[in-house]
Amino acid sequence: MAKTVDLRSDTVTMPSPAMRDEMARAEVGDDVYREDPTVNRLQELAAELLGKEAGLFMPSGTMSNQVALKTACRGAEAICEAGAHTFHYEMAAAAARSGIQLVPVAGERGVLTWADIEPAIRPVADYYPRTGLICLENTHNRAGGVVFPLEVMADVGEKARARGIPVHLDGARLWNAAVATGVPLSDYAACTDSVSVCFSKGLGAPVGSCLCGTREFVEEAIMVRRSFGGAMRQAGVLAAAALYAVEHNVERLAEDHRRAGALAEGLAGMAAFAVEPPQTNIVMVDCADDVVAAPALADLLQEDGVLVHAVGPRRIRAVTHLDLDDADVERALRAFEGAVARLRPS
Ligand code: TLP
Repeated sequence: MAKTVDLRSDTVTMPSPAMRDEMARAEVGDDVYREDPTVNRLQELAAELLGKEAGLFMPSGTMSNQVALKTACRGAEAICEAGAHTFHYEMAAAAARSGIQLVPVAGERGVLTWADIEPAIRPVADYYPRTGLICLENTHNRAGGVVFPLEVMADVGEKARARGIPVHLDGARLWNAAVATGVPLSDYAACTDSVSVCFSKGLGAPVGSCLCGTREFVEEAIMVRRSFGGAMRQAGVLAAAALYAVEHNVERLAEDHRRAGALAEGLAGMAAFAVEPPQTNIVMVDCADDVVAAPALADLLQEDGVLVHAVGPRRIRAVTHLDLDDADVERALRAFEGAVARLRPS
């Protein structure tokens, strides 16, 4: 049987034999006592790459964001972009776990400028909740892997600082932004107080994220992580996979971006679809009106061994990653063609 081409997410990759070897050989200890040398090494490396004082290994990007929100938010409201992962996919955890009301503000393709943010900041008054945090996302998932421009981040960071409002960056795919633009991770991270990065997206590790910030922030985040049930023991087996991912799988993200470009180009050539050229590894495909809804298209593609996500009634998301090659992209294109032909018999 032909291999399934799985474009649902870059989270679907399998740990390679070399990565598994590193995991098997990892030196470990009890991380609650801060005695796991591999976890410690990963946290130091992440902090160094992001130019922050300290890092904290987390089981997931969701927990990393939520721990950041609870640790950083010095008020009742946190401003985020209307399409933010934190708003759409984290189970209202900011409200449920931390008593934080998210204030979604629509940006242009996921990018929030200070002009977008400022009107949402509450004036100080007895009858208003206080704005305690601003959250940014780079790259932006729901906008289609859009890179948040460095100069816009820097402007937001500077103006937020002047207002005494901390800024958190959901950098689940910050490595994709860095590879696409050549801007070092630390330049992006310098614009915000805390940053969460994921090893389990494009970098191909099975598990793990890291939350970075000042030492003081991370000390507090350790307590919050534990209160969320995220303190781990011999987590070095997982950190070893993340270390391997950072050491071997960053530069190759450029291949994912190239393949996303090829996929988008092929789809844009089909009358049934409108596709923006992707900036990184996420392709958003909008179906024309006379094609059936995106979920039905996704079902037909699945019958042909190609998996995608219908993220809206007419929108499909396809994500490239390290378990795909050029032939898989070609196969996906043929499957889209076949599905359209079945939906619109001439
Ligand atoms: N996103 C997943 C789904 O939850 C949508 C995906 O397949 O893209 N921030 C961003 C920007 C993300 O895209 C994700 C994962 C997370 C945080 C959460 O990471 P995990 O899944 O490790 O909790």
